[in-house]
Amino acid sequence: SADPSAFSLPPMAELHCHLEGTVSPAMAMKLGARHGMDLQGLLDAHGAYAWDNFHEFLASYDAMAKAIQTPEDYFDITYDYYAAMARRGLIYGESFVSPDHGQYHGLSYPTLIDAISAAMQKAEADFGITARIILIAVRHYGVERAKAVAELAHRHPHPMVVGFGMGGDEHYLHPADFKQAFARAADAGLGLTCHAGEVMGPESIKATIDALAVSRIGHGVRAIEDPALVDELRDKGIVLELCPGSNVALGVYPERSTHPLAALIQSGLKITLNSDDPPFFHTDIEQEYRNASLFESLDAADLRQLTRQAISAAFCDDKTKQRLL
Ligand code: ES4
Ligand code: ZN
Repeated sequence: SADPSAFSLPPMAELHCHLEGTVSPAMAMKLGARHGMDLQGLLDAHGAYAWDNFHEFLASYDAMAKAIQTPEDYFDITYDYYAAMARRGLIYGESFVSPDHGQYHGLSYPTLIDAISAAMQKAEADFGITARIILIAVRHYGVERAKAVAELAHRHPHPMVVGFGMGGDEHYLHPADFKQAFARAADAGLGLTCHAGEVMGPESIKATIDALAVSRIGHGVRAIEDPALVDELRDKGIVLELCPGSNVALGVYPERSTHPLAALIQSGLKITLNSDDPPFFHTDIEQEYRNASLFESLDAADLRQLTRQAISAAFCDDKTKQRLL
């Protein structure tokens, strides 16, 4: 079995992390002060984000995100995250970015993307870390807003924007309702991913892959409950963006030791490790790698293989992948 303290972690990569969800409580207070907002109410007595269930988490996330207002704010949160993670050994990251949140404060799409891209490029220059943007639609904001996000990508192609995805409340609407949005994003040359099989079961994953041409599923962890679905995902080479720490924080599994990561690896599915909304879920990508060595006995070579898997499933161009592999 692998003792995580006995070896240094290999270089890491992650495909599933929400940019607004990387904002630490300290950074949130800094942004709040910058804009004269009191965000203390979002924190518990220990200074951590306070929430009790998935809906409260989404509400807390939205309330915090209201403090991210200007291009400078977006630059700062992006640079802050990638500088910190580069120091931990992250070599590649894709950030979900929600244009809906940016537009709330009147930021135009090109302004938003330029600010985030500039921070990613500075992090690359300073630390050698490579980052890209995946636009994300929020499911419970509805079909029209999802189509509008895809339309922005179509109208304003940008080399740092490489994917389109959808998160939010999985109970709301049906994946088929979002066919047009995903088709428009695919037509813009973007890779496709969609959250499914996290708060809902395998039927939600099945509905997603039947309706939408995704090559990756956000979470997808509950696929393990349906052997036929596992076979289909394996046959189609669909990659799971697993976020074990997030799953435990949200109560999808009662504790890390009961998470089905080992079974998912055994099943032969293509899987990756991810942090989702790190400070909200008391995790980060390094913690996810360490926990996989601790709980699933993955050794340094196994973890390196997960990094390779993430890079081969990444939405960046092939030349970038070759450089990172
Ligand atoms: C999410 Cl839309 C969104 N943002 C952040 N975290 C999420 N989890 C599920 N959907
Ligand atoms: Zn997510």
